[in-house]
Amino acid sequence: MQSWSEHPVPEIPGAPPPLRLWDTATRELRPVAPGAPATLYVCGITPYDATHLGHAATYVAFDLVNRVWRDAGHEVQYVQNVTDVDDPLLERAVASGQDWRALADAETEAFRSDMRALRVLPPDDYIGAVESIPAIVETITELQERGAVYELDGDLYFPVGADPAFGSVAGLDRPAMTELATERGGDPERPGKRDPLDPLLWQAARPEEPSWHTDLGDGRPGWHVECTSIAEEYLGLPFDVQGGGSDLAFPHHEMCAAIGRVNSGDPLFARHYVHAGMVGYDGHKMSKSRGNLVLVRALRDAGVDPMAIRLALLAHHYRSDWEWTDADLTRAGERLDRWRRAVAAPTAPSADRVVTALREAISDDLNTPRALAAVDDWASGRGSDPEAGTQVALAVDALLGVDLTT
Ligand code: 5CA
Ligand code: ZN
Repeated sequence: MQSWSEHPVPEIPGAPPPLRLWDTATRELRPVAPGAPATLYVCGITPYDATHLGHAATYVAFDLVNRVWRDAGHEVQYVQNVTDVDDPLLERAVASGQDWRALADAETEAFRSDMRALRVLPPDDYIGAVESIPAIVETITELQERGAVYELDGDLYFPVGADPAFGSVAGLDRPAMTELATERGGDPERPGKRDPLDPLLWQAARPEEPSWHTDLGDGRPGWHVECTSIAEEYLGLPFDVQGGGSDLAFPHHEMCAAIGRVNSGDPLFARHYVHAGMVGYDGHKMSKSRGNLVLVRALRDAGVDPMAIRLALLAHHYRSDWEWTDADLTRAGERLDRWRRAVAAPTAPSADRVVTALREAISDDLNTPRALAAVDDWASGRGSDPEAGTQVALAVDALLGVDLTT
């Protein structure tokens, strides 16, 4: 699939401290010691509705990982998928009388446009589930050879019991896993499964639904194996960071990891599992299914500067759950104006301290509230350095992805 185009990232002198991120699996803040290249897999959208601020917050958070790695001189290999065939997409297409492919194409294109406007750096490989069907079939075939697939009425399942480390990503007990699996696309109630938590790898063709003719029979892939397979194909296993919102820790990232570990024989799938908090609105998690959305597109259409949207998102620490309010946007717009005035002033306080503070804050588990406070502090000071405005603008662009030049 085509990715979106990149706003060039300025190179700034110096380097950040090593990045430390909270790892969901080990429940600790620890350094990511990325390989060469540094490898990042961020779960992409299921394209049946427009980008809301919850999605945007999650992709902006992982954009900072990309930026701080680049600032440290790492070559970054960033992969993102698009779940362009799955139950919620097919259900929405039927409900709205659209062709599922046309719906997925339109929403993926809208997502690209929003990501570019928000200056989220594009993935190097942007990969749809549909175009990955041969790779997914290969993964499932390899799992079959390892005895880690069973059939139930033509559908293929992965036995979670095949992975001794199953459960180690989210660290939940059985009742919690069962509840979340039910809520998030699993089928623990289905009779005949070896373990109620076993995830579907391949769903046999059903009437009125898209299916592909493959060596596994006619059908379509399950959700989790899609990301395992794309990560394995484009990054290789293990890779450095798997990212997504906290609603993906279980079952999605748990299942991706279990399938990946059994398939590769490596006890590691990702070295770090990193999860962004949930953005809420009107008292609930913002979600397409609930419909309590603030869309990036709607704000852009209303004339809101995308850099104000980005700053509003960055004002919250990525791991916290928070609720969007109009005041977030007002404050962000005011901050953007203040910063723009400060970088355009003839002289300002020297840039060294604020650039160091920015780098330290972001490298410390993406502490953007602290990074923003450091720039606020600089912008409210007086100084006689004629170069500082340009230097700070470049650093804010490179590290926070906020363009202060307009
Ligand atoms: N296609 C799958 C991942 S493989 C999927 O979860 N798609 S999604 O469109 O439902 O979500 C895309 C990303 O946005 C996921 O990382 C999800 O965790 C994140 N996300 C969804 N809602 C919110 C929210 N309210 N706040 C923060 N992040 C969210
Ligand atoms: Zn995924």
